[in-house]
Amino acid sequence: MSASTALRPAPTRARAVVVPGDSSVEAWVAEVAALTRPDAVVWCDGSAAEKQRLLDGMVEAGTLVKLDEAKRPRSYLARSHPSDVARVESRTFICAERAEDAGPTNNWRDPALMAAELREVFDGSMRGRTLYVVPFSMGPLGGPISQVGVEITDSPYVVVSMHVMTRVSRYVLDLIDAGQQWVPAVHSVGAPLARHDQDVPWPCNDTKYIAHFPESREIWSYGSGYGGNALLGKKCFALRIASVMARDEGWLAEHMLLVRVISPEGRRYHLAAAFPSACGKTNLAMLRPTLPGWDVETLGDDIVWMRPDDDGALRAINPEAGFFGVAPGTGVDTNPTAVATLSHDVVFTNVALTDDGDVWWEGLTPEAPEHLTDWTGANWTPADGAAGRPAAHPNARFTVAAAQCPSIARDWDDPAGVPVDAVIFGGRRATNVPLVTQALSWDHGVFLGATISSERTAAAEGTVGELRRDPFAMMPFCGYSMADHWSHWLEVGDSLNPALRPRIFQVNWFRRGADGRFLWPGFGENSRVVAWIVDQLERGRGLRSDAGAVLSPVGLLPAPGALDVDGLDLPDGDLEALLDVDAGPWLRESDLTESFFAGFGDRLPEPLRDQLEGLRHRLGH
Ligand code: GTP
Ligand code: SPV
Ligand code: MN
Repeated sequence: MSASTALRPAPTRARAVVVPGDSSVEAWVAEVAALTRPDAVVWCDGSAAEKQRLLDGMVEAGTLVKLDEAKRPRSYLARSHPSDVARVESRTFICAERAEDAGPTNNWRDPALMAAELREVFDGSMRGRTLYVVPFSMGPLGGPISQVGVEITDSPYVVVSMHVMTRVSRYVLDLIDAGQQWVPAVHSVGAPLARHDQDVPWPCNDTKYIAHFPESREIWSYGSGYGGNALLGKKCFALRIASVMARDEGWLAEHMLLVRVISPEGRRYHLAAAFPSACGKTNLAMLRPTLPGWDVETLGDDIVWMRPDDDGALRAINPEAGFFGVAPGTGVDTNPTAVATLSHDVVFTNVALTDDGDVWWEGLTPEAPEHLTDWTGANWTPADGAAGRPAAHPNARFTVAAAQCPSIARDWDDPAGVPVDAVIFGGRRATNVPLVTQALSWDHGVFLGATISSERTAAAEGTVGELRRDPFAMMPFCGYSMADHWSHWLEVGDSLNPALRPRIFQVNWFRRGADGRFLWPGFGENSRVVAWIVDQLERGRGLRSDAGAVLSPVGLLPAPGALDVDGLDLPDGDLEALLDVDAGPWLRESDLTESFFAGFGDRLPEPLRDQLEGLRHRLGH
């Protein structure tokens, strides 16, 4: 591997918000404590005893409900404040020195002005609370693709979640002492307590900041206790800050799942797939194939870091240690592996509570229980559901260790990672985008990634269902200009060995018929599409000689008979509709792509302009 275990030295740029006297973690913690003025400072070690102590404390404080020990061993339910249920993209800032470096799709703020604002906001923000210092590694400790950080937080819920989602360990501090680059991340719920104040179960603040300083590689988050706003190893570090590190160092940090597919012949392939939030990454990551003979092993469900190795292949790890997955829609029929993963040791957030101390959400079972306590703590009956009030919040989540997933690959935490054979892009599209297509080249694949659009889901604020652009599923997660991200992908592609370079595909499980129903059964049946993708990889390597694909204006489509739909009983015409490419709507979509691209001005890489022209040409214009 080109990435050796040699230390990656810290960047020299000065910190933006607090400036410690020296480069040590201790000096930085002291500065943050002097600013936020907590009652106590606790250095975390990641131990099971520490986690249990925090869990017990949160049950006592009313932040967590302990679930029935027999039904759901060692598991808990958190109910957030009803205003703090998803990521807040409108308050997510990229504070690069130059606005052009944040690009037109990020909220840019001047770093010095933001630093001054944050110093005011964080002034005394932890009064009456405990400041926890959480040293963590993204990726296996000391691994060649891994990175480390330290999160300061005043939320025990965040500490416990970091225990599950990252590797929390004191050993991280030794790596930093030895000179390893690290990301300082500060989080406060923004709810200081005066001396006689009674705390609330879910403290937070109406004013929120999720601020990133890409040059000094710092994160400052204020006002929210929820998921991607508060677990700073996840979106803030592993995507926004890591994407900047990756740009500078020649690797990729992406919003992708990672799986190993094993063909009936026993050949192993690794697939990385980018889908926007709540569009099926966890489901595909835990795919249980309906096609006989095929097997899928889980490696990751949300984030992938990939580095070119010495042979010119792209090697990938999942930098996380757990799953923070969408609960609604997760059921025995749709994702039995996830349901099995959730049988013990889970923290649920914003799902419903059953009368016998277990959890429920829409889609877990076909019928709702007769009575529930909903995610807000109110009484709930199926009549409320019928009236449009779901028992679980649509963005309710589970936090669970990856290691307890039945389909997890035995070597999932190998620090060296796995070689990626295919990259897949997908979105939620009712129209136009076929069930599956293969890109005509790397550059065409980058064009497919750059033009992903998707119907909005509940994972962030905004109107659910509205179509929005989400290039590479990274629109809310790229720490620098999206157009530069496309250039970076083009460059990384050029640096790879053409024989080992991943092939690129696009999928869409969500196409609908004129009557509004999904045309594709999805879930386990997606194995049929995965099998075609693997067949195409094998054709590319000369392992198969049959014709698998036909050319269409938007890419290669499965040739008649090449996609195995045996036993599916698809209604007449549905397969044709799933693979249909209609020139009229596609030309209109090309016009929209042109104006979307225009927003990036001359930062748009020339090859993508060429790809758009090529598409129009193939469409007959
Ligand atoms: P984040 O964690 O937000 O990044 O999202 P994710 O991509 O991991 O989302 P997840 O897999 O949890 O997506 C959940 C939603 O996608 C649920 O509503 C599922 O029912 C739906 N979904 C997943 N796979 C399929 C599929 O094959 N077909 C259909 N129709 N829906 C699907
Ligand atoms: C997403 O929104 O893409 C998530 C959930 O994976 S969160 O961690 O809240 O960002
Ligand atoms: Mn995600």
